[in-house]
Amino acid sequence: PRTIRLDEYRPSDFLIDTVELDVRLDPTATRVTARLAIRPNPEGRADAALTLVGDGLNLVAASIDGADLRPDDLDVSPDQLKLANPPRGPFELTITTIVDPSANTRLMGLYRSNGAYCTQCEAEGFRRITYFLDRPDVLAVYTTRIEGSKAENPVLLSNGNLAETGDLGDDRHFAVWHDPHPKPSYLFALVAGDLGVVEDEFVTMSGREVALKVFVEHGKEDRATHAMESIKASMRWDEQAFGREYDLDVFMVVAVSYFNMGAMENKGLNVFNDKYVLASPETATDGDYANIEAIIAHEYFHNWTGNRITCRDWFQLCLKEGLTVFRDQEFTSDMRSRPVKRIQDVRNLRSIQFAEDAGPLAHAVRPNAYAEINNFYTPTIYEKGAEVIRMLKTWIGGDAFRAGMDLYFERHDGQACTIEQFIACFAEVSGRDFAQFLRWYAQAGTPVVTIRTTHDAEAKTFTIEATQKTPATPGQPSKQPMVIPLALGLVGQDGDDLPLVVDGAPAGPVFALTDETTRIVFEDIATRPAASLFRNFSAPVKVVSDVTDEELLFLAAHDRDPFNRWQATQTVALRKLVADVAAFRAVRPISPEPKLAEAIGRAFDPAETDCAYAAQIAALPAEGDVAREIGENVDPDAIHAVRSLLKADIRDRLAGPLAAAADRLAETGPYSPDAASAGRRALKYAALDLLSAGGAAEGVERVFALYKSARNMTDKVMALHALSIHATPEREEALTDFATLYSRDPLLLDKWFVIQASAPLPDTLDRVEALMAAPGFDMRNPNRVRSLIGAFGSGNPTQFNRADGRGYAFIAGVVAELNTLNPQVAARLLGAFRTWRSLEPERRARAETALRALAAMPDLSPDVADIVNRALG
Ligand code: DPP
Ligand code: ZN
Repeated sequence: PRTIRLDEYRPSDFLIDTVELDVRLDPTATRVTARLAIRPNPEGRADAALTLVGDGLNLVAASIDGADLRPDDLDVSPDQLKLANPPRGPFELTITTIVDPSANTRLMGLYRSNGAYCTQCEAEGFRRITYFLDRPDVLAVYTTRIEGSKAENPVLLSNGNLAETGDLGDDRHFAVWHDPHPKPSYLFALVAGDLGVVEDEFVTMSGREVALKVFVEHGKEDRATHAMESIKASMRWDEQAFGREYDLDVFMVVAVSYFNMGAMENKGLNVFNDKYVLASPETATDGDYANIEAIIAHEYFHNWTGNRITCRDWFQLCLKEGLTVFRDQEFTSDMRSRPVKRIQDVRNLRSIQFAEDAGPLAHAVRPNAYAEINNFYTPTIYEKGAEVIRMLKTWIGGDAFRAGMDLYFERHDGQACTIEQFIACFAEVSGRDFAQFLRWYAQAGTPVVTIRTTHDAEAKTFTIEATQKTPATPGQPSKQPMVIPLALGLVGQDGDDLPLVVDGAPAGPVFALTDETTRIVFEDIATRPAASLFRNFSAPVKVVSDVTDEELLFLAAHDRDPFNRWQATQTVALRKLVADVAAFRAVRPISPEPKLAEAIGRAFDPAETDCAYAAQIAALPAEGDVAREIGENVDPDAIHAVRSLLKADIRDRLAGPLAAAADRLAETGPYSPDAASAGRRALKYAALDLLSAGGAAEGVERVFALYKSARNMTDKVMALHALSIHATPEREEALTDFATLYSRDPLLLDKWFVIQASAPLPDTLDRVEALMAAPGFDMRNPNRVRSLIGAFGSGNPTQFNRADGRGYAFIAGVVAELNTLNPQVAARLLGAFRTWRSLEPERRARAETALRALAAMPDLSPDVADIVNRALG
């Protein structure tokens, strides 16, 4: 496939002002007639041909201004429709195509999900419905008429407001939807089927009434109330936090069970993976409740950041995604605990984005070339994209940030924009020069900031010397210094922050590191303070500092920044795990670390009231964090062994407080998914996880008792997960029991799959292979594939990286099978290989063999070929 480049962007030669779609539903032959009001773009080339793109389309008829086009007027293939010499003024082009939704296993364009019709058009799915200028800078007003069987599709939905409905007799009916807001084709949606609905209403800040509807499969209506509450909370929050009001008479969410991603922000008609809509205490965990709230918010917030203001081209994807992730993170912080949300986001960023940035798939937040855009819906675009917005806010301050956002909404409403246009708003309101800041969008890789601290007792100065270096990434051998906001505090011996004085004047607490090396000399510092660096994770960088373990443990107890209290404990643990892995591999003894246990023990102190926060303190860095810190010649088995030993050591030192905490936190009243209750449960699992470290009998017994007595799905799943890590009879009994109780519910079957696929046990791969043949597994359903196979590839470091290479061959084999069935999901699974180059030589060789076998396969989809080529590149 051809590589698309940012610097080759050209405005479209034609524009489409209105689209009138007439869709006659049929399971295998849906007829789509598109009437397009087209005119030459004054910014395009004068004598250009008109080329509409398609993807596997079947043309039935075409006409211009009512006159049929004959085959030789046209150059048509399944992938394009070209008019060499179109009219040079406005004209109407009418195109009829026939598509087969039942055969659409790629789940792009129009397809069927459990009998319902639905669409997915981002990024390039609209071209699988009709020939079009399928690019985000062509904005049109859509009117959509849907006609179908009344019995099969009582519900007919599209974007905008409902304009008309009618009965045609003979089991046929229709609905017409009109969306007054011009939009790009990727935001088009259509849903039809026999669905249940939950309804509510929202009154906007200017007093307009908006009907709210959540559509789910019949019988699941009672699982849609949390999603509905989340919609209302999101609408209210966007008004209060950003002054953004909703702009149609109706806002709809539809839950479907076959879906490639999490959800899709189609104008007025968000389509969701049902995993992110359906929740009840009997079927959903605390994590599900939190995810639903966050994803409902994310898609809703796109209405302004993505829909009203969209992207000029797909290189600008982070313009809507990074910004909208930032907005949903802020929403969750306001709804729940801000420090806990920050810690969770940073854990997630490090585990997925830092990993991507350190491997062969590293790319910039705004890439300058792509072969397949579907492969750029990545943690770098989303999560690092959000960090860049957060830094921008930290750098210019909250008031200037809000003023810049207001200006952006006012100036660019209704447009398709670039990152430069967005940044210009902040430059204007803050008066700052953003030229260097823009490097965050262009340079891939995680900057490493090395900090050296020196205290001069005589001069009473404390000097911080920060050196930044961004490692080479594919296609980018050398990097320029970035603007890195360093938020810091100097903590004195009494635990209070010392005043920050630089050059005789108060300074900070945010300092911008703009050069390769920056020195900051703090004055009036009589004794050496503990430096609390990058408070609240003020920049997405890797920090290497000479702050000692002793100082970190002091900060863990005293820092007033809750993020850095957590970070201090993590850093000490990470340093220890890295040292222990080296000792373990050299067959040297591992040194004990009582102080770390003491810091973690604070989490289980009965006086600690923020349980969700305490649970974060209690959780050690993940195996992937240790692998990344080691960086090369990684042995996942050694990491797993050492981390388990550390957990057992901590358990031995804290056995009493852990048992007391597990008892104290036992569930008493009815289940409530609120953040405080969820936090108590999280802390209870942290205690149980440590108590059962190494498969210790007493701990396993406790967990098994919790499994049996659980009265909500969170307790059940967390207990099952804790049991699943160790090969015990209780594990098998609980797994069998769970399957008996729940395997008929697909979303609960998924939980059972994930738990078994992530178990760090030698027979896991055999089980995963067996489960693929078991009832309920369906290679065509992305949720099933992600739960069983995705969890094994990306959530099981020891078994995916089996020394015999079987894990690599297995994932490559599934990718080969999915290559034609659903290339997008296939390419996602391959993400498991993103760190293969950092492995020890034997595993690395086996991973490479698996990738090369895949690369040699004939007929690789562009999606899979792109990832394989870059992974090997
Ligand atoms: N639906 C995906 C998201 O919201 C892509 N836009 O991030
Ligand atoms: Zn999004």
